[in-house]
Amino acid sequence: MKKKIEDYLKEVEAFRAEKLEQLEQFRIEFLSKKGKIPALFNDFRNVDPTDRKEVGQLINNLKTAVQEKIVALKDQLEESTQSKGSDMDLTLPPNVTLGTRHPLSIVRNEIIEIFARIGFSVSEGPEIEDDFHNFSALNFPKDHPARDMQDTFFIEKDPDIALRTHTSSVQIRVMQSTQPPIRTVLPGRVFRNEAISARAHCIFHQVEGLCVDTDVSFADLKQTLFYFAKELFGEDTKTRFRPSYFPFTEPSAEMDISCNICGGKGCNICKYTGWVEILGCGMVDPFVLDSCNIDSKKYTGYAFGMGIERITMLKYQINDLRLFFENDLRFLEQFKSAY
Ligand code: 2NM
Repeated sequence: MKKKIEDYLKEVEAFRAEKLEQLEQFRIEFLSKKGKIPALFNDFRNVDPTDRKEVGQLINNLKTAVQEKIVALKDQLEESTQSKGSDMDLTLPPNVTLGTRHPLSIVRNEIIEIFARIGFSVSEGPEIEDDFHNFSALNFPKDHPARDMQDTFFIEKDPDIALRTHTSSVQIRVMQSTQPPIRTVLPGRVFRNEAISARAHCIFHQVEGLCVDTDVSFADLKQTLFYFAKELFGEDTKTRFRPSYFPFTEPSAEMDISCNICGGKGCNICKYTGWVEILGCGMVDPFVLDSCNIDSKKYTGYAFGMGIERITMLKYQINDLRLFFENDLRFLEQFKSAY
């Protein structure tokens, strides 16, 4: 028996492992219930009583040796697998695919940036609005078609609450909470109950703008929007104003830019007119200022609003608005931008 224990001890001392699996095999061989050491303890019952003290000690020494061997080899193996990591070339660029910004976000950020350069701040507000902010304060008559279920998404059972149909509702909130001077742009998602097509969607995006101060005139409005059109579409862009109508502005106008696709020669985007509409604008109706407790005898203001989808389609020559909402990577990956 002593010989057997000595042989085991030699075996343990000589043992080497290259893999954790081999070490585990070694542990099972000696320490598991049916392993060599429990077997020795089993045979121990038959040992002559005079030898018991010595043999018992030898078995215990062997057990300790096995345990220490396992701990030592385990440390060694784990260390060497970790140091294998140094094979990695840390100078290589990271192998990750970067996402791209959505074209609507690129254009929205660019619009905000252009107005920021001439002193406009950015304001945001709620997408769920009450009748006052979305319609009444903006001078929409009670029987205006926009107030109809057909055009506006109302919250069920409460005709006072709806999804905002324009970000003008945020302009009302800004004017209620701030006395002039006000110069701000208002980007956001808006909702209209429309059938989805290549040109319309029930969810779309706007940037509106508002400037209120003493002596703000239509000339200020025109010059600001001239600057904006040239910054966004290029120095050669021409602009023209056509009279229009909105409940919240008087006078009101729409601004066209020279068609950036055919350069004004005529194509199917500009319907052979050489011009494309990009926004609506006007002088804020004194009724709207007074609704927000801004003194319309002391202050005047201009406002404008544009659809980001429409501007993006013109800028990138995209012919179907549904592409913006489909998340097709073949479409989205074509847009790389600093914004
Ligand atoms: C547009 C066109 C023209 C506009 C006006 C106002 C407010 F609140 F100041 F009266 N907010 N937005 C406005 C004016 C919006 O979008 C086509």
